Amino acid sequence: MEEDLQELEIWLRDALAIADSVLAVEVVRIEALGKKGRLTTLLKTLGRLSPAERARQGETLNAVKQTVLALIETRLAALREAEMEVRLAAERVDITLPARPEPEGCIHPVSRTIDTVAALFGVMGFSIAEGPDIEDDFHNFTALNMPLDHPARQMHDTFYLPKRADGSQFVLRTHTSPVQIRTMRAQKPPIRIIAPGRTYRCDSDMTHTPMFHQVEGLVIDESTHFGHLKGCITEFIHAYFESDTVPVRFRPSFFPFTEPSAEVDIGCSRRGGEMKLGPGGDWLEIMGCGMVHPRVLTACGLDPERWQGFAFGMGVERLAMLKHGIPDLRTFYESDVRWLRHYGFRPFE
Ligand code: 2NL
Repeated sequence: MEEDLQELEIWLRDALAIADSVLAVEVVRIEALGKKGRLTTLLKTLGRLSPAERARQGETLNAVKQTVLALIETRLAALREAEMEVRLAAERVDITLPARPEPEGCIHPVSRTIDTVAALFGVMGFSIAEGPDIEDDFHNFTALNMPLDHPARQMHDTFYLPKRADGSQFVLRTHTSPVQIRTMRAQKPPIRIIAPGRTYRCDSDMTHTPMFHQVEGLVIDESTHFGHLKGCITEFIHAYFESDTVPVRFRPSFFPFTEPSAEVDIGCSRRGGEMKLGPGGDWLEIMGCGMVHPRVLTACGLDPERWQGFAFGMGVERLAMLKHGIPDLRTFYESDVRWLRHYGFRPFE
């Protein structure tokens, strides 16, 4: 019996040492402790012994059984640990890899430009006014000193909506001026607003899209004069182009709704085929402006003897093109995401 037990232990240690998987250890366990296992067989021989002998041998065998179980458990633990090591190595995550970029939207240059312009005028005390894209004839034309037979109406390339039963006809607003007309008729001066938004003209070529954006501005008070207009616009241009040295020039012009009227140019240089903002002898037109025409004030219920003010208007796409070097107006509305990723702006920047 002693010898059997010694041999059993030697065999067990060898067998476990070469058992290289949980399954192989299970095979060894069955060979030792299974129904016909080596230790089981030895335990069965106890029945043939005398009670005294059985007690002694039983104790020894039980101790051996505990040893066998412990050896198996130790081997299993080692194998499980090794298996875990292999798994950890295989599933290792390289945390030094840069994260895959999340798909991220960006802000269209038109929106960004409107936001910037609104912020700059906001500092000067202007608030934002909005109105409908579909306007009636009065707000889009008549109140702006453009009666039915006025030639400027033809120049506006208006989109007309179908005539209604009462003969009236609505239009897609050709400028955001109607927003200012509505404000003057609804609100008592002093007024200081800008009106950004979509405008529509039936015109489409290299430099025109049927829908485009404008920002107009309006100031009405008791003693507003042309000097305020010049100061306000010059301040805006220097802030928008982030340069106090870009020249600003007011050139006499004509609009039906302002008198006197002016076009605003900024200085640039076009030497070597490249356009650069700043003093250079060349000029670029960027907006129109003037003192609000007394007839416009009257149409809005304001007494021109008491109230006066200035107004201005500019194209948003043009402002964006000049500041960010976007060469082609039509690309704004081609909805090419590659264009947007190139010229768009990250949020929170
Ligand atoms: C341009 C010129 C301008 C205005 C817009 C305006 C509005 C009212 C009364 C008087 Cl309610 N004037 N707006 C005045 C002068 C010029 O825009 O070239 N825009 C792109």
